Amino acid sequence: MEKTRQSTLSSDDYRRLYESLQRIRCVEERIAEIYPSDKIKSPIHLSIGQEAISVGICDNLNRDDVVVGTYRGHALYLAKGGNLNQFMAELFGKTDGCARGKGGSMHMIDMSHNILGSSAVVSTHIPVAMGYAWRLKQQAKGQVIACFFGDGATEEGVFYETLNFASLHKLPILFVCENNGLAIHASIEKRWSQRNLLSKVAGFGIETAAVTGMDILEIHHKAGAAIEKLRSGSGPQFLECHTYRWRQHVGPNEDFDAGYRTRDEMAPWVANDQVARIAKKLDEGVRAQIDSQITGEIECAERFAEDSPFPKTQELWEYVYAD
Ligand SMILES: Cc1ncc(C[n+]2csc(CCOP(=O)(O)OP(=O)(O)O)c2C)c(N)n1
Repeated sequence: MEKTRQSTLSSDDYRRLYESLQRIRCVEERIAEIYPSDKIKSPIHLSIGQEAISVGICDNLNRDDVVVGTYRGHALYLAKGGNLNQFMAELFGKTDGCARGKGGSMHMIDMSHNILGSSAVVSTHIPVAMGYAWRLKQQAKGQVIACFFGDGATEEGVFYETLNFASLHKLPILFVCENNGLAIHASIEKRWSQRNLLSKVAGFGIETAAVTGMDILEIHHKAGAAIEKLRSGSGPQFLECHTYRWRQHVGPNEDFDAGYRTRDEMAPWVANDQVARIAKKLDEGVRAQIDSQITGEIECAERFAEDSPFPKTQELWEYVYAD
C-alpha cells in the first residue's frame, strides 16, 4: 500500500482505504462461514469491528517498514499487504501456507511485506519488536516498526520493560494498543485499578496519543504524525485506539449468551462501522467494482488453499529449531 502524507484525503485515498477495509471484513466473514466445515485447522481470533486500526496505520507505512502483532492478526497481515493465497492456505494447514501450514491463524507471516509474524502468548512479541527496532536504528535506513497488541498485553511486566528500553534508546517503534476493553471475558473495569494507560506510558518519556471514537480518519492522521516523528528520530510513539470486538474471543460466532456483555453494549460500535462509513465516500460503481474484485480474490484464495497439498508426515520435524 502506498503511503499518504497530505492531511485531506483524496478520492484515491478513500478508494484504497475502502479496498483494504472491505478485503479484511469479507475475508473474515468468509472464514466464519466456512469454519464449521473443518477446512480451517486452527483456532481463529477474528478482528471484525477492529479493522480500521490496522488499515489506518498501515496506510502510513512503506513496504519496507515492519509490523508485528498478535494472534488476532488477520487484519494486520492483510492491511500490510500480506499474500491472501498463502494466508488462506495457512488457515487450511497446507504446504503453500505462509508458514507451510504449521502456524495457522495465529502465526501469519510474510517477510516479503515485512510482516514479522505474531505470537499467541500475550505480550511476548512486544520485546521482539523492540529488538527489531534496535536493529532498524543501527541500520539507519529510515525504516520503522509498528507493534500491535491488546489492552490485556499491557498488564504484563515485559510491556513496561520494553517501554523503558525503547525510550532510553530512542528506538523507531510505534506502539499500538488496540483497546477493545476485554481480555477474553474480563472487562477493564474488573482488571485495572486506574484507567490511565497513557499517563503510565508517558511516565517513560514516550509521546502518546489516543483515538477514542473508532474513527479511521483520526487514526490515519494521528498515526501519520507519529510515524513522521519516528522517522525524524524523536523516539518511540504510542497510540491507543479504543475499539470493540464484534465476535467471540476465539471462534466464528457471536457470544452474547456467555453473559459477560450485551448486544446493547455493542450496538453503538456497529452503528459506527468504519467499513460502511468509508464505503459511502465512494461512487456506487467504484464500490461495486472493488467488491467484485475482492469476491474474486477470496474465491481464488480458497481454490489455491484447496489445491495445495497437506504437509507430508516426514516434514513434521523440518523448519523447526530443534532436531
Ligand atoms: C502470557 C499469556 N497469558 C495468558 C494467555 C491467555 N490469553 C489468551 S488471549 C488473552 C486475552 C488478551 O487480551 P488482549 O491483550 O486485550 O487482546 P484481545 O484478545 O482483546 O485482542 C489471554 C489472557 C496467553 N495466551 N498468554
